[in-house]
Amino acid sequence: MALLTILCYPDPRLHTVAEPVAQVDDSLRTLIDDMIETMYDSNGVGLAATQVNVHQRLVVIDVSETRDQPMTLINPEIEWASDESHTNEEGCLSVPGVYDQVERADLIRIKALDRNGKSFKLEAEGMLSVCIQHEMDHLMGKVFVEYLSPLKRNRIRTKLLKSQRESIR
Ligand code: GNR
Ligand code: NI
Repeated sequence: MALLTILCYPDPRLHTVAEPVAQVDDSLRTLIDDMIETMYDSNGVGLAATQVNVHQRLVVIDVSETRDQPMTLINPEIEWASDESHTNEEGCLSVPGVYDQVERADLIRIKALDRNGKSFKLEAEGMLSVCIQHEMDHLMGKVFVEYLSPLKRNRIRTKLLKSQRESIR
């Protein structure tokens, strides 16, 4: 097992569009296990491969209280999303210390492959629904701050660039 480095906004690599996973094999499962370990180590509820600079359609999620129910989504596709939506406070491991409101569909139905390459469908609501939509945005190269106003986004960019410069020294 190994901890992976999480890219930090405004790193341009966070805007890379991921390619579909071609083969679910042992090397992919090693990456999945490292992503799960990294997600738990950072106290995140989800992690997209994009955030660890791997540009493949792969996501890990655990919204359980007990942090022992990791879920893997490979090549996830949204089959249906409700017209009803709500705003929720979101954060992101790639945008440390920033939390803001984002509007998301309430209910989604998705299709994906599990870690054994088996196809499954899932209907999600609540935190799981929000998290899946947030992670699937990462796979499209989109970070949640892109839903905020340009003014807020620029303030966030400046603040994070400054803290990254200070932490290197
Ligand atoms: O840990 C996370 N918490 C969170 C809270 C509200 C909405 C989305 C998230 S996902 C985030 C982890 C992360 O950055 N995943 O990409
Ligand atoms: Ni995120």
